[in-house]
Amino acid sequence: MRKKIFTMLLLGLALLTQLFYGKQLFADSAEDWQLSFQDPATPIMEGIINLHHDFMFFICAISIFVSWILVRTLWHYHWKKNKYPSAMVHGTAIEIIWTVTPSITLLAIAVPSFALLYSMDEIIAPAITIKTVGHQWYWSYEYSDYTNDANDAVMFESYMIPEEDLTLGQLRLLEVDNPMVIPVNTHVRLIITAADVLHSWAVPSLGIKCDAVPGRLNQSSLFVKREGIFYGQCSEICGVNHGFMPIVVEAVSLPNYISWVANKLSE
Ligand SMILES: *[C@@H]1O[C@H](CO)[C@@H](O)[C@H](O)[C@H]1NC(C)=O
Ligand SMILES: [Cu+2]
Repeated sequence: MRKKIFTMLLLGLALLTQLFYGKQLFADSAEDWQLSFQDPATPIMEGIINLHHDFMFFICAISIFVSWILVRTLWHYHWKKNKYPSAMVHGTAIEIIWTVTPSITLLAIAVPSFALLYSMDEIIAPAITIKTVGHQWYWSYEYSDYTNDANDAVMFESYMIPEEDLTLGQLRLLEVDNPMVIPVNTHVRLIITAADVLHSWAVPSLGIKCDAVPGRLNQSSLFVKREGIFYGQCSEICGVNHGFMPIVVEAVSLPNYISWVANKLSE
């Protein structure tokens, strides 16, 4: 009997594992009823998710503690139970405790938070620089590292594919005609700006959200660890078609990237 239960348990566990880890699928775009993050593809996004989990510990501990104190106070100090209130007005020990404990807690969340924030500003010897320009209402990309014989750089526009032109399996309001292509495991520098009004270039799986400001250059760095197609959206309200200028980043192997660049140059 016991052996049977054990076997059943093992089988169930195997089934669950298969369900959750069996298919090597990543969520690089929003999913129905999604509550948490999309899957990370850069060290920065991994850092953001870990920081979130770190904070969650403090959030849970503090919420439980505060609720417990509140319920206990309401229960024990109800006027029916506690007819004659205490005349105590201060207590040095408890005041020191409720000052020092929050200070230490704040410090414990500030240190990893600032470490991550400043690591985002770090640009590590980029191999490629891509200029991203926000327009009403599409993105355009310039790869000025490469030029052809006519001295033209790789430069193209990236428009959303309208609903009526979608093919089966394509994502509504997220697919574009010309995605931004980058090689994996390469340090990329992004220069982000806008041509008309404020836009924001944001891709959740890559951990990037960078304001695009007309007349200014914003800088961000990118290091994608796995091949894939990453979806994002303009994240600064920029006019009527703000919701129709998605971002697609295609991370490919270095040889594929090189042939893509060669193709773009000969266009
Ligand atoms: C981009 O530029 C704007 C304005 O100059 C600034 O407020 C913002 O913090 C910059 N960086 C990012 C990551 O958006
Ligand atoms: Cu917008």
